[in-house]
Amino acid sequence: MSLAKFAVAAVAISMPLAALGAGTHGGGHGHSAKSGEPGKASDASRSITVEMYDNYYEPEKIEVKPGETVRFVVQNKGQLVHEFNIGTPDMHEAHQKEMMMMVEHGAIQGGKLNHDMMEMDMGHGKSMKHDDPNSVLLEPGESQEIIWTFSEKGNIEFACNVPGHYQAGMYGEVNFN
Ligand SMILES: [Cu+2]
Repeated sequence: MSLAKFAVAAVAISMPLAALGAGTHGGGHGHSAKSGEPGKASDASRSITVEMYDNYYEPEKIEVKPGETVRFVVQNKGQLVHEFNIGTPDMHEAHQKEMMMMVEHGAIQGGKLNHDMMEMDMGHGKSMKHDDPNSVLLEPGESQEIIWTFSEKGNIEFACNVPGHYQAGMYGEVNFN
């Protein structure tokens, strides 16, 4: 499902969550800045292994060329569920509200994911399925790949939007050069 649809569902189901975004960025609709798009394996110029711990990444920053396609091998070496998500700060902020809802509904439980809950129909065909192409959400010990073609430039971070993790410093810089 798209982020936009999910956001509507989140507001409808749990109004108090809307308050979380207040006081940060005024124009939360500014999703025009994109972080890139899903890439093809055949276009990937290299692989970067990203290890996730509680609550930080190794490496903490990556360098990419404008428009470069990179294959990320993401490994969760921590004790908690973690996310690797490539996006702008606004995208991360929006996604943190969705992840908060996943915790409130028991879809994320510390070190475990409840896949039945993530699949559950929340009404109107919406679910808490975590299937955005710019992101993986992993239990401890899991690993998964993302092939991503970066945009030409932009204010892009990789981040974990599990509630509290971004605030604890679980994000990293993407530098274009
Ligand atoms: Cu995390």
